Amino acid sequence: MASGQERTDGAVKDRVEPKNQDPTPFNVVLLNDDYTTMDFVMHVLETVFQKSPAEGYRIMMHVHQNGRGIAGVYPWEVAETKVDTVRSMAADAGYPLRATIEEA
Ligand code: TYC
Repeated sequence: MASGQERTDGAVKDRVEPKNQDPTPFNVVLLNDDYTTMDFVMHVLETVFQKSPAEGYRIMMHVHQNGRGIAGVYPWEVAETKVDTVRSMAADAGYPLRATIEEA
């Protein structure tokens, strides 16, 4: 059997199919504003993006000083869910924190 070809007897499947390839990565980008507290942004980074307190502080300060910054890199559906979670947490807390998705 030629290399890369699938067998039909079900014994061995040595070809990696497209569905098994890594999905396209997307950046979840946090945007700065004047009203969301630094503590809240760090809380979001720790709970939604699984950052350590030190990394959460670093990313929060980067966004604060540069206007925007990458909170994490995920497949599309995961990135969408993260952004929805950030928006709902911000709305519940009464902060204008914004998050967007960009192709990585
Ligand atoms: N600029 C905000 C402040 O001074 C802090 C902040 C950081 C807000 C990051 C949003 O994505 C953000 N309180």
